[in-house]
Amino acid sequence: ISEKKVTVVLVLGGPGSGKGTQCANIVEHFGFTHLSAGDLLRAKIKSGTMIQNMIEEGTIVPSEVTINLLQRAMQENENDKFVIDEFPRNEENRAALENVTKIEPAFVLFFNCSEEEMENRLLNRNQVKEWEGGMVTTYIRKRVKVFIESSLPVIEYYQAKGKVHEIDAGRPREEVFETIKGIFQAFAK
Ligand code: UP5
Ligand code: MG
Repeated sequence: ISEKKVTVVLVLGGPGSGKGTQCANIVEHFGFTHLSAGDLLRAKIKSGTMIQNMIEEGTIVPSEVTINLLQRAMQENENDKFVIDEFPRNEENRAALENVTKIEPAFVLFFNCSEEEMENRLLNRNQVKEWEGGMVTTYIRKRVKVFIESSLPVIEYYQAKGKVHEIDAGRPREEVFETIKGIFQAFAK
């Protein structure tokens, strides 16, 4: 693999905390390329495959799959600044990122948002009909549970390294982006 020097910012937070929304703003204002691990995985899905089953279950796809997709996307893109959304999701992902790609993130944004707010946003986004509400809520709660159990330890790991900017993601979109702007502007200096 050709060694390309890249600047990587990780965006972590629960489902519905607004990661995708704010990554679009970061691309527009700071010239980063957005890589969404979830979108890369979904693009890779052939029906009935392991990846599809895992996403439908809300469980975490093995690292080598996601790492391969991310690595290829970074090599194929001429940009050298990437904001990676929704990865690493567990300690296994995190160790693979470090050991396989040797990428050390410049910093990490942690979108802190209450479970209640995340749930409301996702129910809203999906225009859930009343009859399917129970099913969708169960799926959302499962993803939140996986986030708390698997992804919070990753955030704590980066916190111990002093890399995390914790953001109150429960506020309106514009306010959240004002905070993010300040962080990127300080980094660019
Ligand atoms: N919205 C956004 N910001 C708002 C605000 N400030 N105020 C009010 N509303 C706001 O936003 C969600 C909704 O809220 C939208 O309608 C938005 O308009 C509104 P969004 O920006 O989409 O939130 P995001 O945090 O990106 O939520 P997402 O649903 O993408 O959460 P996930 O992180 O769970 O989804 P992802 O696609 O990453 O994962 C799906 C599955 O893929 C996982 O469960 C897992 O099975 C698999 N996966 C892996 O296995 N490995 C990976 O590395 C990645 C994914
Ligand atoms: Mg997303």
